Amino acid sequence: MASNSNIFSRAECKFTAGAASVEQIPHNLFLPEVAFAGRSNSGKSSLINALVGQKDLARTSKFPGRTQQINFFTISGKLSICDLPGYGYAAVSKKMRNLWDQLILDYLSGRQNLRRVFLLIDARRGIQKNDLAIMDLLDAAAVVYQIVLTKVDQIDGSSDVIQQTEDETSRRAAAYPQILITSAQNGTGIAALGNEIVALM
Ligand SMILES: Nc1nc2c(ncn2[C@@H]2O[C@H](COP(=O)(O)OP(=O)(O)OP(=O)(O)O)[C@@H](O)[C@H]2O)c(=O)[nH]1
Ligand SMILES: [Mg+2]
Repeated sequence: MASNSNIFSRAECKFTAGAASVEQIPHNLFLPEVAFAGRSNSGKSSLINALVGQKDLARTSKFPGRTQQINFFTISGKLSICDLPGYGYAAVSKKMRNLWDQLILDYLSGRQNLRRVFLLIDARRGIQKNDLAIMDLLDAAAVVYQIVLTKVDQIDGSSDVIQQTEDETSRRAAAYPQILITSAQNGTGIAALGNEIVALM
């Protein structure tokens, strides 16, 4: 198994493709792939940046809905990382929302090299209705996913979000039993996330 620091070293992370429609999704199915999914603003791009130790590999924004296409990154020529557009951003039109949903569905169905979806949940909010909808979809499609709580620097000891998230996950067919607790801001859980990914390669 390759060491974590090798795989995620700075010089070896590249943006490879952006897909705004199903035709643009690259067919580089020879590399193992992991995808980051979650509500808009849940911290997907920030977590990818923290993982690779780069500030701006994946773009982040204060404004939800910034990542409007599927972005693909290649790590050391050995791993493909997919940053999915966030769902649940209320201010976009219904037509736009349906387009995004369809794009994500198209991506998830029949992606043979997809090893795991990391489903990000903002720890300040916990699992919301549209997260449950995505979990239903992943369970139905038998796509293995792992819940990642993000922004845990923002919660205090009295929060029961970890317990609540574990309870929901334990009921789910395709959910990986262990959840990951992370903060892109202070680095909590980033190494553990890296280890999970390396173990999938
Ligand atoms: N406090 C704190 N803020 C974070 C953390 N991770 C992300 N954020 C902030 O949350 C906001 C959204 O982060 P992004 O990484 O752009 O979220 P995203 O899920 O990629 O958003 P979309 O691309 O719109 O779907 C930004 O203002 C980040 O700075 C974290 O670990 N702690
Ligand atoms: Mg993003």
